[in-house]
Amino acid sequence: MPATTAFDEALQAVRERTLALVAAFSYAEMERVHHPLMSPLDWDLGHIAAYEDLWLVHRHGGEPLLRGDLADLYDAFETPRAERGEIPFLRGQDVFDYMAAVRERSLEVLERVGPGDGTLHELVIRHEAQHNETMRQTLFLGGLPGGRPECTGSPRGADGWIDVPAGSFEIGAPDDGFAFDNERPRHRVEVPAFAIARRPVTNATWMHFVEGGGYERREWWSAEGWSWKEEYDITHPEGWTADGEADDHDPVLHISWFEADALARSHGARLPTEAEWERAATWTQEPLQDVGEAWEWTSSCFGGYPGFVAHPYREYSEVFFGAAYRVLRGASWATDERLRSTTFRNWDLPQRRQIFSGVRLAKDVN
Ligand code: AVJ
Ligand code: FE
Repeated sequence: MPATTAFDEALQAVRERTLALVAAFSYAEMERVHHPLMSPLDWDLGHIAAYEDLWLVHRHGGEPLLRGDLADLYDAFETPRAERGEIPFLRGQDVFDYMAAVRERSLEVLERVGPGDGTLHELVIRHEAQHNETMRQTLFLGGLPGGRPECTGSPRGADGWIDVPAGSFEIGAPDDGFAFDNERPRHRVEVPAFAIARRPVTNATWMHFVEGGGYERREWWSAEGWSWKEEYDITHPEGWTADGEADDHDPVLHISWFEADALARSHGARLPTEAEWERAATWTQEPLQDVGEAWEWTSSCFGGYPGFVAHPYREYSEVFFGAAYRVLRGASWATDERLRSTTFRNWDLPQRRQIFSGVRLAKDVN
Protein backbone atom coordinates (compact mmCIF):
# COMPACT_ATOMS: atom_id res chain seq x y z
CA MET A 1 0.00 0.00 0.00
CA PRO A 2 1.46 3.42 -0.93
CA ALA A 3 2.35 5.75 1.95
CA THR A 4 -0.38 7.98 3.37
CA THR A 5 1.96 10.93 3.85
CA ALA A 6 2.99 10.95 0.17
CA PHE A 7 -0.65 11.46 -0.85
CA ASP A 8 -1.19 13.98 1.89
CA GLU A 9 1.75 15.99 0.57
CA ALA A 10 0.80 15.63 -3.09
CA LEU A 11 -2.76 16.79 -2.39
CA GLN A 12 -1.35 19.78 -0.54
CA ALA A 13 1.17 20.62 -3.26
CA VAL A 14 -1.34 20.66 -6.10
CA ARG A 15 -3.75 22.71 -3.97
CA GLU A 16 -1.06 25.34 -3.46
CA ARG A 17 -0.62 25.57 -7.22
CA THR A 18 -4.36 25.86 -7.76
CA LEU A 19 -4.69 28.67 -5.24
CA ALA A 20 -1.62 30.48 -6.59
CA LEU A 21 -3.22 30.57 -10.04
CA VAL A 22 -6.14 32.64 -8.81
CA ALA A 23 -4.51 34.53 -5.94
CA ALA A 24 -4.34 37.81 -7.85
CA PHE A 25 -7.94 37.86 -9.03
CA SER A 26 -10.98 39.58 -7.56
CA TYR A 27 -14.15 37.60 -6.92
CA ALA A 28 -15.68 39.44 -9.89
CA GLU A 29 -12.95 38.15 -12.21
CA MET A 30 -13.36 34.68 -10.76
CA GLU A 31 -17.03 34.44 -11.67
CA ARG A 32 -16.73 36.06 -15.09
CA VAL A 33 -17.09 33.99 -18.25
CA HIS A 34 -13.86 34.94 -20.00
CA HIS A 35 -14.53 32.91 -23.12
CA PRO A 36 -17.57 30.92 -24.35
CA LEU A 37 -15.45 27.73 -24.46
CA MET A 38 -14.34 27.99 -20.87
CA SER A 39 -15.93 27.81 -17.42
CA PRO A 40 -15.61 30.67 -14.95
CA LEU A 41 -12.54 30.09 -12.73
CA ASP A 42 -14.90 29.70 -9.75
CA TRP A 43 -16.56 26.76 -11.45
CA ASP A 44 -13.26 24.92 -11.87
CA LEU A 45 -12.49 25.42 -8.18
CA GLY A 46 -15.86 24.09 -7.03
CA HIS A 47 -15.63 21.21 -9.51
CA ILE A 48 -12.17 20.25 -8.20
CA ALA A 49 -13.55 20.08 -4.65
CA ALA A 50 -16.74 18.26 -5.68
CA TYR A 51 -14.63 15.64 -7.48
CA GLU A 52 -12.46 15.13 -4.40
CA ASP A 53 -15.53 14.82 -2.17
CA LEU A 54 -17.11 12.28 -4.54
CA TRP A 55 -14.08 10.02 -4.98
CA LEU A 56 -12.15 10.31 -1.72
CA VAL A 57 -14.82 11.03 0.88
CA HIS A 58 -17.91 9.38 -0.58
CA ARG A 59 -16.67 6.44 -2.67
CA HIS A 60 -13.41 5.73 -0.84
CA GLY A 61 -14.42 6.77 2.69
CA GLY A 62 -18.07 5.70 2.45
CA GLU A 63 -19.40 8.98 3.81
CA PRO A 64 -22.26 11.05 2.37
CA LEU A 65 -21.35 13.97 0.12
CA LEU A 66 -20.76 17.24 1.93
CA ARG A 67 -22.98 19.10 -0.53
CA GLY A 68 -25.09 16.61 -2.45
CA ASP A 69 -27.14 19.57 -3.68
CA LEU A 70 -24.13 20.74 -5.72
CA ALA A 71 -23.34 17.42 -7.39
CA ASP A 72 -25.13 18.14 -10.69
CA LEU A 73 -23.84 21.71 -10.93
CA TYR A 74 -20.30 20.44 -10.76
CA ASP A 75 -20.80 17.44 -12.99
CA ALA A 76 -19.18 18.29 -16.32
CA PHE A 77 -21.78 16.29 -18.24
CA GLU A 78 -24.89 17.52 -16.43
CA THR A 79 -23.79 21.12 -16.86
CA PRO A 80 -22.00 21.80 -20.16
CA ARG A 81 -19.45 24.62 -20.22
CA ALA A 82 -21.62 27.01 -22.20
CA GLU A 83 -24.22 27.04 -19.38
CA ARG A 84 -21.81 27.50 -16.52
CA GLY A 85 -22.05 31.27 -16.39
CA GLU A 86 -25.74 31.10 -15.43
CA ILE A 87 -25.98 28.40 -12.79
CA PRO A 88 -25.88 28.95 -9.02
CA PHE A 89 -22.42 27.44 -8.36
CA LEU A 90 -20.47 28.68 -5.35
CA ARG A 91 -18.81 32.05 -5.76
CA GLY A 92 -16.46 34.31 -3.88
CA GLN A 93 -15.33 33.16 -0.46
CA ASP A 94 -17.90 30.32 -0.47
CA VAL A 95 -15.94 28.29 -3.00
CA PHE A 96 -12.71 28.59 -1.01
CA ASP A 97 -14.56 27.51 2.14
CA TYR A 98 -16.02 24.52 0.29
CA MET A 99 -12.57 23.48 -0.98
CA ALA A 100 -11.13 23.68 2.52
CA ALA A 101 -14.04 21.78 4.09
CA VAL A 102 -13.77 18.94 1.56
CA ARG A 103 -10.03 18.77 2.06
CA GLU A 104 -10.46 18.41 5.80
CA ARG A 105 -12.83 15.49 5.19
CA SER A 106 -10.61 13.75 2.66
CA LEU A 107 -7.53 13.99 4.89
CA GLU A 108 -9.58 12.59 7.74
CA VAL A 109 -10.58 9.63 5.53
CA LEU A 110 -6.98 9.12 4.39
CA GLU A 111 -5.90 9.05 8.04
CA ARG A 112 -8.68 6.65 9.02
CA VAL A 113 -8.74 4.13 6.12
CA GLY A 114 -5.48 4.78 4.27
CA PRO A 115 -5.12 5.14 0.51
CA GLY A 116 -6.01 1.59 -0.54
CA ASP A 117 -4.04 0.84 -3.71
CA GLY A 118 -3.71 4.59 -4.29
CA THR A 119 -5.69 4.70 -7.53
CA LEU A 120 -8.39 7.08 -6.32
CA HIS A 121 -5.89 9.42 -4.70
CA GLU A 122 -3.82 9.54 -7.88
CA LEU A 123 -6.99 10.20 -9.85
CA VAL A 124 -7.97 13.10 -7.61
CA ILE A 125 -4.49 14.64 -7.51
CA ARG A 126 -4.14 14.41 -11.27
CA HIS A 127 -7.65 15.69 -11.83
CA GLU A 128 -6.84 18.86 -9.92
CA ALA A 129 -3.55 19.16 -11.84
CA GLN A 130 -5.42 18.82 -15.15
CA HIS A 131 -7.82 21.55 -14.12
CA ASN A 132 -4.85 23.77 -13.36
CA GLU A 133 -3.99 23.55 -17.04
CA THR A 134 -7.65 24.15 -17.99
CA MET A 135 -7.64 27.26 -15.82
CA ARG A 136 -4.49 28.47 -17.52
CA GLN A 137 -6.32 28.12 -20.85
CA THR A 138 -8.99 30.42 -19.43
CA LEU A 139 -6.29 32.87 -18.33
CA PHE A 140 -4.79 32.74 -21.82
CA LEU A 141 -8.08 33.38 -23.61
CA GLY A 142 -9.02 36.09 -21.10
CA GLY A 143 -5.67 37.84 -21.56
CA LEU A 144 -4.97 37.41 -17.84
CA PRO A 145 -1.55 36.77 -16.24
CA GLY A 146 -0.57 33.09 -16.10
CA GLY A 147 -1.84 32.17 -19.57
CA ARG A 148 1.42 32.38 -21.48
CA PRO A 149 4.79 30.67 -21.01
CA GLU A 150 7.90 32.61 -20.17
CA CYS A 151 9.93 33.15 -23.33
CA THR A 152 13.11 31.13 -23.16
CA GLY A 153 14.80 33.50 -25.59
CA SER A 154 17.54 30.97 -26.11
CA PRO A 155 18.43 29.34 -29.43
CA ARG A 156 17.80 25.62 -29.48
CA GLY A 157 19.73 22.62 -30.72
CA ALA A 158 19.84 21.33 -34.26
CA ASP A 159 16.71 20.95 -36.37
CA GLY A 160 16.35 18.17 -38.88
CA TRP A 161 14.91 14.69 -38.92
CA ILE A 162 15.34 11.52 -36.93
CA ASP A 163 15.09 8.31 -38.96
CA VAL A 164 13.35 5.60 -37.00
CA PRO A 165 13.67 2.15 -38.57
CA ALA A 166 10.75 -0.24 -38.96
CA GLY A 167 10.19 -2.24 -35.80
CA SER A 168 7.78 -3.18 -33.10
CA PHE A 169 7.48 -1.83 -29.58
CA GLU A 170 5.14 -1.99 -26.59
CA ILE A 171 2.72 0.95 -26.67
CA GLY A 172 0.91 2.02 -23.49
CA ALA A 173 1.42 1.89 -19.73
CA PRO A 174 2.59 -1.20 -17.85
CA ASP A 175 0.14 -3.02 -15.56
CA ASP A 176 1.68 -1.78 -12.34
CA GLY A 177 1.52 1.77 -11.01
CA PHE A 178 -1.07 4.41 -11.85
CA ALA A 179 -2.08 5.14 -15.43
CA PHE A 180 -5.27 6.45 -16.95
CA ASP A 181 -7.56 3.77 -18.36
CA ASN A 182 -6.92 4.82 -21.99
CA GLU A 183 -3.17 4.06 -21.67
CA ARG A 184 -3.87 0.35 -21.12
CA PRO A 185 -3.53 -2.43 -21.92
CA ARG A 186 0.04 -2.15 -23.11
CA HIS A 187 0.39 -4.06 -26.35
CA ARG A 188 2.90 -4.64 -29.11
CA VAL A 189 2.54 -2.65 -32.33
CA GLU A 190 4.40 -2.87 -35.60
CA VAL A 191 5.57 0.52 -36.89
CA PRO A 192 6.95 0.91 -40.43
CA ALA A 193 10.05 3.10 -40.88
CA PHE A 194 9.37 6.83 -40.64
CA ALA A 195 11.13 10.13 -40.03
CA ILE A 196 10.13 12.54 -37.27
CA ALA A 197 11.28 16.10 -36.68
CA ARG A 198 13.85 16.52 -33.95
CA ARG A 199 12.01 19.62 -32.73
CA PRO A 200 8.41 20.87 -32.78
CA VAL A 201 7.44 23.53 -35.33
CA THR A 202 8.56 26.96 -34.05
CA ASN A 203 6.95 30.39 -34.14
CA ALA A 204 9.47 31.42 -36.82
CA THR A 205 8.43 28.53 -39.06
CA TRP A 206 4.80 29.38 -38.50
CA MET A 207 5.43 33.01 -39.42
CA HIS A 208 7.04 31.82 -42.62
CA PHE A 209 3.94 29.72 -43.35
CA VAL A 210 1.66 32.74 -42.77
CA GLU A 211 3.77 35.00 -44.99
CA GLY A 212 3.95 32.35 -47.68
CA GLY A 213 0.17 32.31 -48.00
CA GLY A 214 -0.36 29.40 -45.67
CA TYR A 215 -3.90 30.45 -44.86
CA GLU A 216 -4.74 31.22 -48.52
CA ARG A 217 -3.48 28.22 -50.45
CA ARG A 218 -6.35 25.80 -50.77
CA GLU A 219 -4.09 22.90 -51.76
CA TRP A 220 -2.55 22.70 -48.31
CA TRP A 221 -5.87 22.28 -46.49
CA SER A 222 -8.28 19.42 -45.99
CA ALA A 223 -11.86 20.14 -47.11
CA GLU A 224 -13.03 20.22 -43.50
CA GLY A 225 -10.12 22.39 -42.41
CA TRP A 226 -10.64 24.86 -45.23
CA SER A 227 -14.33 25.37 -44.46
CA TRP A 228 -13.56 25.80 -40.74
CA LYS A 229 -10.87 28.37 -41.58
CA GLU A 230 -13.17 30.25 -43.99
CA GLU A 231 -16.13 30.26 -41.62
CA TYR A 232 -14.16 31.66 -38.69
CA ASP A 233 -11.80 33.79 -40.78
CA ILE A 234 -8.71 32.18 -39.28
CA THR A 235 -5.46 33.83 -40.39
CA HIS A 236 -3.01 32.93 -37.60
CA PRO A 237 -2.79 30.88 -34.38
CA GLU A 238 -5.09 31.85 -31.51
CA GLY A 239 -3.71 34.76 -29.50
CA TRP A 240 -0.90 35.34 -32.01
CA THR A 241 0.72 38.69 -31.37
CA ALA A 242 2.33 40.61 -34.19
CA ASP A 243 4.62 42.43 -31.74
CA GLY A 244 6.86 39.39 -31.47
CA GLU A 245 5.87 38.52 -27.91
CA ALA A 246 6.37 34.87 -28.77
CA ASP A 247 9.99 33.89 -29.25
CA ASP A 248 11.03 32.75 -32.75
CA HIS A 249 12.78 29.68 -31.35
CA ASP A 250 9.93 28.48 -29.15
CA PRO A 251 7.36 25.94 -30.30
CA VAL A 252 4.23 27.49 -31.82
CA LEU A 253 1.18 27.27 -29.53
CA HIS A 254 -2.59 27.42 -29.93
CA ILE A 255 -3.00 25.87 -33.33
CA SER A 256 -5.88 23.61 -34.30
CA TRP A 257 -5.44 20.14 -35.76
CA PHE A 258 -6.61 21.60 -39.09
CA GLU A 259 -3.84 24.20 -39.03
CA ALA A 260 -1.23 21.63 -37.99
CA ASP A 261 -2.32 19.44 -40.89
CA ALA A 262 -2.07 22.33 -43.39
CA LEU A 263 1.38 23.38 -42.14
CA ALA A 264 2.55 19.78 -42.49
CA ARG A 265 1.32 19.56 -46.09
CA SER A 266 3.03 22.85 -46.94
CA HIS A 267 6.28 21.14 -45.89
CA GLY A 268 5.56 17.97 -47.85
CA ALA A 269 5.16 16.22 -44.51
CA ARG A 270 2.35 14.90 -42.31
CA LEU A 271 1.41 14.51 -38.66
CA PRO A 272 2.83 11.49 -36.83
CA THR A 273 0.47 8.74 -35.74
CA GLU A 274 0.38 8.33 -31.98
CA ALA A 275 2.18 4.99 -32.30
CA GLU A 276 4.97 6.74 -34.23
CA TRP A 277 5.11 9.48 -31.61
CA GLU A 278 5.41 7.04 -28.72
CA ARG A 279 7.92 4.88 -30.56
CA ALA A 280 10.08 7.93 -31.24
CA ALA A 281 9.67 9.23 -27.67
CA THR A 282 10.78 5.90 -26.19
CA TRP A 283 13.41 5.03 -28.77
CA THR A 284 16.73 5.16 -27.04
CA GLN A 285 18.94 5.84 -30.06
CA GLU A 286 18.14 9.51 -30.49
CA PRO A 287 15.93 11.64 -28.25
CA LEU A 288 13.15 13.94 -29.41
CA GLN A 289 13.95 17.51 -28.42
CA ASP A 290 11.69 19.96 -26.57
CA VAL A 291 9.04 17.43 -25.58
CA GLY A 292 6.71 18.89 -22.95
CA GLU A 293 6.54 22.53 -24.07
CA ALA A 294 3.56 22.17 -26.40
CA TRP A 295 1.05 19.34 -26.79
CA GLU A 296 1.71 17.68 -30.12
CA TRP A 297 -1.19 16.88 -32.44
CA THR A 298 -1.14 13.42 -34.00
CA SER A 299 -3.10 12.06 -36.94
CA SER A 300 -4.77 9.46 -34.70
CA CYS A 301 -8.39 9.48 -33.59
CA PHE A 302 -8.99 8.86 -29.89
CA GLY A 303 -10.01 5.29 -29.15
CA GLY A 304 -9.53 2.44 -26.70
CA TYR A 305 -6.56 0.13 -27.04
CA PRO A 306 -7.51 -3.50 -27.79
CA GLY A 307 -8.94 -4.93 -24.56
CA PHE A 308 -9.67 -1.49 -23.05
CA VAL A 309 -11.30 -1.54 -19.60
CA ALA A 310 -12.82 1.68 -18.18
CA HIS A 311 -11.64 3.08 -14.83
CA PRO A 312 -14.04 3.45 -11.94
CA TYR A 313 -14.31 7.01 -13.31
CA ARG A 314 -15.99 5.91 -16.56
CA GLU A 315 -16.51 9.35 -18.01
CA TYR A 316 -12.79 10.08 -18.17
CA SER A 317 -12.11 8.52 -21.59
CA GLU A 318 -14.74 6.21 -22.96
CA VAL A 319 -17.38 8.81 -23.79
CA PHE A 320 -14.86 10.58 -26.07
CA PHE A 321 -13.83 7.55 -28.10
CA GLY A 322 -14.61 7.79 -31.81
CA ALA A 323 -13.71 9.69 -34.95
CA ALA A 324 -14.47 13.17 -33.58
CA TYR A 325 -11.49 13.59 -31.26
CA ARG A 326 -7.80 13.65 -32.21
CA VAL A 327 -4.98 12.57 -29.91
CA LEU A 328 -2.26 14.92 -28.70
CA ARG A 329 0.93 13.58 -27.11
CA GLY A 330 3.64 14.90 -24.82
CA ALA A 331 2.69 17.76 -22.50
CA SER A 332 2.76 21.56 -22.49
CA TRP A 333 4.60 24.20 -20.45
CA ALA A 334 1.43 24.33 -18.30
CA THR A 335 1.32 20.60 -17.53
CA ASP A 336 2.01 19.33 -14.01
CA GLU A 337 5.08 17.08 -13.57
CA ARG A 338 2.85 14.26 -12.37
CA LEU A 339 1.03 14.15 -15.72
CA ARG A 340 4.14 14.02 -17.89
CA SER A 341 4.81 10.66 -19.48
CA THR A 342 5.46 9.06 -22.84
CA THR A 343 2.23 7.06 -22.58
CA PHE A 344 -0.19 9.85 -21.61
CA ARG A 345 -2.89 10.52 -24.21
CA ASN A 346 -4.62 13.87 -24.45
CA TRP A 347 -7.43 14.61 -26.90
CA ASP A 348 -9.53 17.42 -28.32
CA LEU A 349 -11.64 18.32 -31.33
CA PRO A 350 -9.71 19.22 -34.51
CA GLN A 351 -10.88 22.86 -34.48
CA ARG A 352 -9.82 23.58 -30.86
CA ARG A 353 -7.06 26.08 -30.11
CA GLN A 354 -7.57 27.01 -26.44
CA ILE A 355 -5.20 24.16 -25.50
CA PHE A 356 -1.44 24.68 -25.49
CA SER A 357 -1.11 22.80 -28.75
CA GLY A 358 1.68 22.66 -31.28
CA VAL A 359 2.95 20.14 -33.79
CA ARG A 360 5.96 18.00 -34.66
CA LEU A 361 6.18 16.86 -38.27
CA ALA A 362 6.66 13.37 -39.57
CA LYS A 363 7.17 11.85 -42.98
CA ASP A 364 7.43 8.52 -44.74
CA VAL A 365 10.84 7.19 -45.68
CA ASN A 366 11.44 4.97 -48.66
C1 AVJ B 1 -7.76 14.77 -20.53
C2 AVJ B 1 -7.55 17.13 -20.62
C3 AVJ B 1 -9.02 16.01 -22.15
O1 AVJ B 1 -10.03 18.46 -19.61
O2 AVJ B 1 -11.51 17.27 -20.65
C4 AVJ B 1 -10.70 16.95 -16.43
C5 AVJ B 1 -9.23 16.05 -18.33
N1 AVJ B 1 -11.38 15.12 -17.35
N2 AVJ B 1 -11.83 16.60 -15.84
C6 AVJ B 1 -10.46 17.38 -20.03
C7 AVJ B 1 -10.40 16.06 -17.38
C8 AVJ B 1 -12.26 15.49 -16.39
C9 AVJ B 1 -9.65 16.11 -19.79
N3 AVJ B 1 -8.50 16.01 -20.76
FE1 FE C 1 -12.93 17.66 -14.38
